[in-house]
Amino acid sequence: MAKSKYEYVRTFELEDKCLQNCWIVVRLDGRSFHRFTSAHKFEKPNDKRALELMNRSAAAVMEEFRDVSLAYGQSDEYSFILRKNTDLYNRRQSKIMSAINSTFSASYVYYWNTYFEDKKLLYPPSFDARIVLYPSDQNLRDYLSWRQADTHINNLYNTAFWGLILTKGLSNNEAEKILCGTVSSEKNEILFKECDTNYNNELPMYRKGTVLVRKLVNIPPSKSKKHIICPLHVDIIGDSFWEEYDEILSLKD
Ligand code: DGT
Ligand code: MG
Ligand code: MG
Ligand code: MG
Ligand code: MG
Repeated sequence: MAKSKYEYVRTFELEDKCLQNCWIVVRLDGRSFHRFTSAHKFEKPNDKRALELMNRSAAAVMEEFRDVSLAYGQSDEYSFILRKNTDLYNRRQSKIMSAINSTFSASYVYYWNTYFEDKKLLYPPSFDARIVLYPSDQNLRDYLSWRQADTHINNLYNTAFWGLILTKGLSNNEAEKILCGTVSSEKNEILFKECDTNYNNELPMYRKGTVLVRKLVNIPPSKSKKHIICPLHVDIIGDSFWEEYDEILSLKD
């Protein structure tokens, strides 16, 4: 068939293939979730239902995209790790990023009522997305360590901040003043002495975030095996997680 005279517009499209042999990380982050979480009156500092909704939406991404081998989430963000040899969309960056973002965002709305039975969704939430390529396994592990360290720093601060306000009745300014310039051990101590809270007893999901991995499990009567997506709330900075799930960094399926 003859080409139309309009065909040439295709040549304006730019090549955006992700470099071979690199880990592809897609990170999504809720747009203006400061506003979204207050409009929907999320519990402070952590709303369990909201985090579970994020986890469910991320699992939906993993159900749809088999090459996502691991995902890590905290607060209003989720990172998806694609196998370094993935061929998804011929490694086209804009395709991968937009498909993952829309699957996640649509799932967040689709599953809203499952987690917030009594709360109406007041307006459509949206997420921004970026892709980062990491050439070495160490870079990838450092990326995930960076996100999990961020979870720890923010959650310890927020738990102490809201502890002082909600249990001690301090104002936002007073709480901020007390915490200003404190190191982790001091925040732990303030929580323990002032708020009767042992930080180590806070939910692991709040302290560690959520790692989604694929696990091969037995299906009892049939003796067959099946991959399921499992949420874990464990340390991913040290070596033990990577030793237990050594298939994530290896290139085999
Ligand atoms: P952005 O990402 O630049 O569009 O702006 P924000 O407002 O989304 O800022 P970000 O992503 O740095 O911070 C996340 C916001 O979401 C922050 O205001 C705290 C809030 N948030 C996240 N998870 C929870 C939760 O479980 N409960 C409550 N109350 N707030 C949460
Ligand atoms: Mg942001
Ligand atoms: Mg955000
Ligand atoms: Mg965020
Ligand atoms: Mg199409």
